Amino acid sequence: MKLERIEVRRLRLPLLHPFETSFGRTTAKEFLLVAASADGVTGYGECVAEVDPYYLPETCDTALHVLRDFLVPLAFARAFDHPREVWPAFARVRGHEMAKAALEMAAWELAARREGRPLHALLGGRGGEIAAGVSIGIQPDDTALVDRVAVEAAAGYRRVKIKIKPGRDRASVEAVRAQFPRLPLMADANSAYTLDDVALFEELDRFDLMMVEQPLGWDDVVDHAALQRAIRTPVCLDESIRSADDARHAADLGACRIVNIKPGRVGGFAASLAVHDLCAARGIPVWCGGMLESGIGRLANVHLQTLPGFTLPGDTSASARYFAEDLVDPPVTVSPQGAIAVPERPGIGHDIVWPRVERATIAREVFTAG
Ligand code: OSB
Ligand code: MG
Repeated sequence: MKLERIEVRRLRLPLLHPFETSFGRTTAKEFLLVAASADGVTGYGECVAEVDPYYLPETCDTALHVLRDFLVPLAFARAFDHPREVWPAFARVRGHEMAKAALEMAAWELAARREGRPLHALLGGRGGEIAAGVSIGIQPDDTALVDRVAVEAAAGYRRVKIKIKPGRDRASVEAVRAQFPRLPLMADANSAYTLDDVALFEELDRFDLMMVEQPLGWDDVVDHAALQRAIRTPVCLDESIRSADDARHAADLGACRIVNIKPGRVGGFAASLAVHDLCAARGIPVWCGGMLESGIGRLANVHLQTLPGFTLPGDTSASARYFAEDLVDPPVTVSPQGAIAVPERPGIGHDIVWPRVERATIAREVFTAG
């Protein structure tokens, strides 16, 4: 496969409901969409970088810069026999995993379409369905939170994640647990705490959480190891794991017992497979996180989590929770049993609705080889 044309669009989709985490509140999903073409076939990759560098350092602007000035030229410079060769071709560029992932995932999606196979087949996964979990943002108060959890539990989601931050933690977990004593429940702090807060996490041990996600520094594994030694609840790492080496370091140190894999955060599908395999070899269960993706990135996540190491429900939930109109048809839906059907058509397996993509596009750059 010799890439001939790469298009990078910047899109903006209003969110039906604001999404709030410990690092901020967002009312619209703004992101880059990469389209990579060869021999008349085009594949798509959604970039998870946000407008602000508050989750991780990359932004839409840094991703566009790194794509335009470094990654696109590297991708045009050679032919690829298999999309797994794209990740190593980017090795000279340090960091910028989200920018790399957007183009790398477009190359995988293109290869799947060329072969007429669903993405999961190329990744080594399986068809069928995946178990859906849901991530609930910080709500105005704990009554609203409990109401929200009730809605999602009734919709069938197999586990519920709530966001916590200082001042909105212990009481929120306690309120949800009181109403839902047996619900598979977890809390995500997005790096809002330090080792000075160990006592809080010791108290959370009482609530039988499946895990506490990324409580400490975004680039730390050492402090997380100290915290994991102090509490019974498994620590899950999200922000801290940006490569298979990060996962190995975390495993060696005992910094976590569970890993959240977001393909956009680790550099794409090849890196996700490496993290998945490393964790499987070390007995660490993984699940697939989310970044409020449009249907394009959402479906990429669906295919990835058909790999055998994804033994826990992830954060992939229904399109209708986020957008009035998703970019794909049909939208991603969740059954009353909390399952998402794995598409069997080529590539991501749902149609992209171009008039909606055009309406959401706020900028566009086209690059051609040679
Ligand atoms: O930490 O998992 C996270 C959204 C944006 C940034 C970081 C995170 C999240 C979520 C939402 O938890 C997951 C989703 O619904 O896509
Ligand atoms: Mg997280």
